[in-house]
Amino acid sequence: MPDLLIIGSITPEMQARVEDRFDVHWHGQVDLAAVGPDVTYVLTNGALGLPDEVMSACPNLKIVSSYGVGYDAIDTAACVERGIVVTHTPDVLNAEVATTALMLMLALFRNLIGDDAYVRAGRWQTEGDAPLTRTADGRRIGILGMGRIGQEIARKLSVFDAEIAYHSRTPKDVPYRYVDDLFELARDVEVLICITPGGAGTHHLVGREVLDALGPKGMLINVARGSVVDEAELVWALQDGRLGYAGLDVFEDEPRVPDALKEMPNVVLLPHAGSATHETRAAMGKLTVDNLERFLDTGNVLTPVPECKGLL
Ligand code: NAP
Ligand code: 8YV
Repeated sequence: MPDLLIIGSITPEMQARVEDRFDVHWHGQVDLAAVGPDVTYVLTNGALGLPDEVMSACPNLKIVSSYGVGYDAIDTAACVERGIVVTHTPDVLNAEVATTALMLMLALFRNLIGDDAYVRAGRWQTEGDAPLTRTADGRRIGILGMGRIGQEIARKLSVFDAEIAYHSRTPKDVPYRYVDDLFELARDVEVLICITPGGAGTHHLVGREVLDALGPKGMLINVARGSVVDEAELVWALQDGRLGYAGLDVFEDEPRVPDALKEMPNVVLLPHAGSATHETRAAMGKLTVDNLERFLDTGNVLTPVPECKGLL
């Protein structure tokens, strides 16, 4: 059986399947220098990607199957140069990540976390009704990144009668208003939802200018990658009251989250849990292992990243 190196944790179902077809090694538990030359298959995830040490210790690597759709932690140019096929898990998580974006937005408009704390602390009984909150219906919402997940966010938002506009580098065939300048989009909307890939091309796309354009009543939701938002500027904007609210699933230095954010009542934080349900992780896990098995059986894969299509 071919040697498979696993980076990060996987579900028991994934483990049972790979152990059936591969000689499995766990990154961090094996001597990479000894086992590396035998490794032809790698299973990793979007957060851990393909560390340089693995790249150089595994000269015979043929395929990297990533348990996630975003692959900014994998140097695809280096992989293509070495003929290594990279796969990922598009589409199967669209609905879940879209729900996560809406959940953050709804929690902020309706003060879900604050009101829950109000009840638990007995304040309803002692102080009476909690202060009124703000409706999530009929809002002007901007989506940064109108790809697979962005489109699902827009679809789900229609239930809330949202007026949707979006920005990406090129317009898409969607029934929403395209704005070719991110600053203008931020100025026009009440909520900006980020759902682009991470990496150099989107690094700090949302900085001081964009945050200030959103303004004191504006809300930023980030379910993309921490690197898309300038986190220091975000903290300052919230502290100064130049930005109203933030709902964040992703951070620049995960799992570290700035203490300042943890203290703010107008911020909701999640531990990069956008796709983290049993059902969606099962679908992602299945596709991750399907790609490995397909490659083993046929030399082809189901969902290569676009950069690697030419290798197949
Ligand atoms: P996708 O289908 O490739 O869509 C990406 C969108 O971003 C496209 O509309 C693209 O349009 C746009 N974009 C790319 N670079 C841009 C730039 N520099 N400026 C403006 N727009 C840009 O990807 P997807 O499947 O929707 O996934 C998007 C990302 O979500 C993933 O890469 C990952 O980082 C993140 N994600 C997060 C979680 C989570 O747990 N929080 C889960 C899944 C995915 P153009 O190419 O025309 O610009
Ligand atoms: C995963 C994600 O949590 O798919 C992505 O891009 O960010 C999430 O679904 C991540 O890949 C870590 O496994």
